[in-house]
Amino acid sequence: MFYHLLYSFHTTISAFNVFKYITFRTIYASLTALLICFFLGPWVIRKLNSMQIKQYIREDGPKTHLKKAGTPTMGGILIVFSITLSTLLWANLTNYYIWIALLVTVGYGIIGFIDDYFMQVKKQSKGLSARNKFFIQTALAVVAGILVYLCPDFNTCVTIPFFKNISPDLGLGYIFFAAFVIVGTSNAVNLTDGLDGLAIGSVIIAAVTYMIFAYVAGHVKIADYLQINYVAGSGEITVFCGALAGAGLGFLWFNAYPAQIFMGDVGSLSIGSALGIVAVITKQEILLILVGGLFVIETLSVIFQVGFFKITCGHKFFKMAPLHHHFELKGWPEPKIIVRFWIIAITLALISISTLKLR
Ligand code: 57M
Repeated sequence: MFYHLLYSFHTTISAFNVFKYITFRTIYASLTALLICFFLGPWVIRKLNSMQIKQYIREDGPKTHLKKAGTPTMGGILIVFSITLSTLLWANLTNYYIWIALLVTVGYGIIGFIDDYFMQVKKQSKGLSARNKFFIQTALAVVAGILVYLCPDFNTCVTIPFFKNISPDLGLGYIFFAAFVIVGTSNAVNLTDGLDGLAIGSVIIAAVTYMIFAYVAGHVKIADYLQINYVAGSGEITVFCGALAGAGLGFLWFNAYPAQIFMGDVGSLSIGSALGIVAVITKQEILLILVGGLFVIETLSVIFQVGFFKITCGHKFFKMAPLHHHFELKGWPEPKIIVRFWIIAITLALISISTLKLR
């Protein structure tokens, strides 16, 4: 909005020229989202508390979690609100990728909200059934895949990290590939959201990484110099990544150990899907396995645990899956697990950024 309102006056007030720059708008999108979370956070916590929207803690989990009972949840509403408002304020709203990214984030937020609503407000033991949830998630992701596919300058080639000459063209199949990336990331982030600040911290790290990739992919000269897939218009997604990172930081203020609020499915599904659609738009889809390596490890730990359990007729490989529970049951203090997992996420992010040169 600021871009449209203020940049048009740049011939009269030369200072307004600054609104043209993606870098400037990204920084202020981050700060705006952060401040929205920061200032609305205490009010949201009070509101959720007064509405009795409090986390139920499963008794079969690590016993250290029992003291978390009553922590307000569904704080993801604040994350989605601040990402959306900040993006609307700072992005170029004639850019179609911005609208697709917002559609996916808000859409997944609504799916998560419905799930949380049944459990937290209606106090039902289950929200949406796993099958219904997966179906709606897939349908929305396919719609996003079609919208991206229909974008005039978007190509359906997949970037393979480390190999600049291999870029298979999936054609129409790209729609389903994109949908798979979005659904997979959204659920992987959801699985990771089991310790204070773990998921949001790792999402911030991934969002900052993709901020770099979005800028590079949308800049014709830099993309050409680095020989990466150029996607005209994708540079604007840098602003969205900034809003995502800023909202994440603002939420982390309250979600840091010991958490005053949890994000709920409304948060985990939406920010996970946001990362997925960003990976698709920037044409760094496969790289998400590395950028979001922590989410992949957490998901694989669940798949492995379930598989091992079935093959060995009841033996467990991990003390409990996802992996963060395993370390909790080994006696590691929660903050230590969180910080060590963040360190892994940062390491993977740095390796991911190095793929701009290692190819
Ligand atoms: C949601 N939700 C957290 C909070 C958060 C297939 C199976 C592996 C699925 C998995 C599962 O249900 N995962 C998805 C994980 C829950 O957090 C809420 O959920 C939202 C995210 N959707 O925002 O609202 C609990 O996590 C803790 N938490 C924090 N701090 C935070 O900032 O401490 C969350 C956010 C909260 C709180 O305690 O209540 C969750 O873990 O349930 N299921 C599991 O993860 C379960 N694992 C399991 O059953 N493993 C089995 C098999 C199936 C692999 C095994 O290892 O044998 C465990 N989860 C819990 N207890 N809570 C096991 C028992």
